[in-house]
Amino acid sequence: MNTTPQIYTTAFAEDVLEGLTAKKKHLSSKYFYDDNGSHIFQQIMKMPEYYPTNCEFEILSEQSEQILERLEFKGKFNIVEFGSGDGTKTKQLLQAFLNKNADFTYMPIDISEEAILILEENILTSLPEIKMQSKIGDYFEVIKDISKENTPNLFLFLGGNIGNYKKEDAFDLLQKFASGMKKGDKLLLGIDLQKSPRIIQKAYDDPHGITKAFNINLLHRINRELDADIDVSQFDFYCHYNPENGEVNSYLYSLAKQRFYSRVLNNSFTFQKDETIWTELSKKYSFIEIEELAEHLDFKVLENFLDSKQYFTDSLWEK
Ligand code: AVJ
Repeated sequence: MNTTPQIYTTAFAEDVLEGLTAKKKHLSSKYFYDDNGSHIFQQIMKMPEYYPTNCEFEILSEQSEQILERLEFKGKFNIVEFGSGDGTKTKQLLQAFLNKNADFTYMPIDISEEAILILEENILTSLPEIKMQSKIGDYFEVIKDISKENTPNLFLFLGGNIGNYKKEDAFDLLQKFASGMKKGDKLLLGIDLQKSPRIIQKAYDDPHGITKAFNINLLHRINRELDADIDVSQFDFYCHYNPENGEVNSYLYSLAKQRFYSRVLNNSFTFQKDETIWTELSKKYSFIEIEELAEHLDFKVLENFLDSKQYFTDSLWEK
């Protein structure tokens, strides 16, 4: 039997240790999406208060033909997608493109083979005639390969995931996408817009407690994966939209002075009463900020495709 203490080799373990020993505690929202968290996110998307999914679905169902025209691709092209999810929204765009006899190959990229298999099943069942070449692997490895070809590309980064990145991180991520793009390549970027603060507040601080459960799941995940003994009933959820900077910031906070122990991390963590753990940034953009971001990255904004309420944009950029 191996009796040496387990060393924390996973990124999750390392990040939890770093985040919960920091002066201001934090955990990354990317860890929301284990199996359980992905399931809770599905429920978030079904809530009437959570508008982004419906808005983007509307844009892609109703305006994909116009998006296709704006691309001005003459021959065949690739559609390269980052973070496709189950493909429900993308399917609207792909369907419209096929109806117009566009000659394209759909290339979703995901690090998880499981996710790709579910996506393939979903896409191919509804669109059996599509040319699909899934790529399993790291985004940037795959981008390098794709950029070697001469075929024009449309990159998709939908769902408003860019909102989870701080300004510099959003810039770095898009810069990496850009590094794989040729002149004339396009990027369709889903971005949630600034709007009535009450509407935004309600989408995140929902009355059903689903977003709370989504956050609390991070603590369950620590208990499960890092063999910890967090009393999750002693934490609550708080989030706040600041209309001055467009940021929703979300937190867990401790209802009591308490501690927990993780066997995997071989460490105890203490919390003061009301001490917070920052869990998520969900940034809402103004049109001016979108222009500035694009310009800074050397892109041209061709058009903002909006839903009828003008809550969300699929912003089409050209390299
Ligand atoms: C998946 C990042 C787009 O920020 O709106 C939903 C995640 N967080 N409710 C978002 C989320 C709380 C979501 N994104």
